[in-house]
Amino acid sequence: MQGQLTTIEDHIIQCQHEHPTATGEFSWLLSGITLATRIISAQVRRAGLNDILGETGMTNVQGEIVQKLDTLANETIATCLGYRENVGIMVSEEDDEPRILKEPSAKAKYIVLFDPLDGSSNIDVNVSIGTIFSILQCRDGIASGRSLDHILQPGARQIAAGYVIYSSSTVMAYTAGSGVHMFTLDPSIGAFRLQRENVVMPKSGKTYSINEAYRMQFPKGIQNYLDWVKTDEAGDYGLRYIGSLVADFHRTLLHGGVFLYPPTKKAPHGKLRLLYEASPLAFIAEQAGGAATDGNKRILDKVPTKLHERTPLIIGSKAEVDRVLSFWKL
Ligand code: AHM
Ligand code: MG
Repeated sequence: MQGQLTTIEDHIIQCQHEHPTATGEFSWLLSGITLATRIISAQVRRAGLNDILGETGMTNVQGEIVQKLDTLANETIATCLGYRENVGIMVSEEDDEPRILKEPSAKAKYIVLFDPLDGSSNIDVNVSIGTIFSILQCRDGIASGRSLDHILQPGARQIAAGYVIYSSSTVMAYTAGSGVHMFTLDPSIGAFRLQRENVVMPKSGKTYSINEAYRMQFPKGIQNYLDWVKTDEAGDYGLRYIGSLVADFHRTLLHGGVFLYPPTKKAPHGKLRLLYEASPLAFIAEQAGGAATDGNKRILDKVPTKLHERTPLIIGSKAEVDRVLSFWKL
């Protein structure tokens, strides 16, 4: 499947031809997400020209300051998904509770979980930010009202996952379980065009990505790893940390290396959220040949117990994740 004129919609349809069991309703759902992210991308590009920079004055359920663009992105996704009759439940980092768009049923069977604008503390300073999404299917045999029972599934059950990075260009990467595919938004035609199929994460890479300012708060094993990367034995490791998960992950996916957000004294369970940050990126990492762990368990095997659950996250090239684990296990 080559060609500079392949759009994401073309690509999904072509993939469905290869998987006759796939249904058109899934591409209809994904088109809701691509529409929303195109709108968000346009807003991010204009930020500063209109009154959408800055804080709303509110804090979200996690106690974080909500930026105006967070709210705008959240409502944009909710609106675009609201038109998709097959989306039953929506979960967002910005919402305390799940939104029941339609009572889960055989028709409204998908659950979409997302971080509408990750790295939003970077918005005002023009650093890359992103949207992360995860798609699950409602479970059979559960009374429709019990939305949490549908939502709290391990990441291994994701139907699809992806992210969009709003940066020098806007890029979307997604997986539906058969490789990771990457698209660049062509603003002149308003479409995501195929950039790379079956992206493979390098098996190793000499970049480590961590907020080293928290060093004294990290477990001893992580501190030992941070000592090791600077030794002659380790070789020429470099540190890159943007502080925007999507951007740090995107670089790690393409160039290899490892991203770490271990537990800290302040955040003993880690900072990042399992359902709509760690799990979707773990799905992508594994599909590209990489790995993701919380230091004890594969991220995709973790069974969430609450909506906004946090997790430590070590993600990236397989050899680099294994190396971290050789120094630290939860
Ligand atoms: P957010 O979802 O509120 O934007 O927080 C998540 C962000 C990630 O993008 C990033 O990896 C991390 O927080 C950075 O945290 P820190 O500033 O503690 O290094
Ligand atoms: Mg986030």
